[in-house]
Amino acid sequence: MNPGLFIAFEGIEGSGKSTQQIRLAEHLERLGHDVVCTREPGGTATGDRIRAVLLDPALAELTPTTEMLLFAASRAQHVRELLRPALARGAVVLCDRYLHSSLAYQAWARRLGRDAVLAANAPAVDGLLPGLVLLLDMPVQDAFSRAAERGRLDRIEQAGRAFHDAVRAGFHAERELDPTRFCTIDATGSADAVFEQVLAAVAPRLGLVS
Ligand code: Z5A
Repeated sequence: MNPGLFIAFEGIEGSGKSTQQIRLAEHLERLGHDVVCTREPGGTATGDRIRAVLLDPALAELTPTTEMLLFAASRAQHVRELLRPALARGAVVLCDRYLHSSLAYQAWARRLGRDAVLAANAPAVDGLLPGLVLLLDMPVQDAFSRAAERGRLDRIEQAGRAFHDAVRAGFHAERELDPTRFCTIDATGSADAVFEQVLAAVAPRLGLVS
């Protein structure tokens, strides 16, 4: 059996990850691929319960360490219940956020540090890293104006502009540390223009003819 391909969509809030994930899934399914679309936090029933706690605006007292451990707990369940079985049967797994979100948000923006976040996540990911990280990159202000159209903000969205600038810088730092895993996508253009770049990044990994 072919090993599957694990692709993570990363980037700041409102950068178009979900939009591009859906487009890519539809495209690959039309070509006959077995595609699994999932997200973090969440992706399993247990993960969805953890997600509800993490994003609840009423839980303002959640500490950065608690937050980091809850993201890792959701990931531990996700890896074992969904990601590894899907990859083992040869599926293309498209995941909206994974470990690099914990590095950008908790290690860099919440300032817990890479060592702490990697240590907390080691048993969760159990060695499973994406073959490709698509970093949808754009200025925070532009992404916020897209997201603002959706109304009420969750707990992490409420963290403010400086926090989200630090998240973007965190993603850039992670890309410098692991350049072959990352592919930067200019997320400022139209959804069609962004999808062209996504497809160009994915095509060689799946042997697609463009
Ligand atoms: N988090 C963390 O801290 N640590 C972790 O380890 C993990 C996550 C895994 C999850 O929130 C939160 O958890 C997130 C990070 C943190 N918090 N923040 N901030 P989520 O899953 O609810 O939300 P999100 O991942 O941040 O995604 P999002 O808000 O849904 O944004 P998106 O998926 O990147 O964008 P979108 O939904 O595709 O598009 C946003 C809007 O823009 C929408 O109206 C689209 O129609 C529109 N759009 C999309 N593309 C375009 C283009 N190209 N042009 C114009 N308009 C567009």
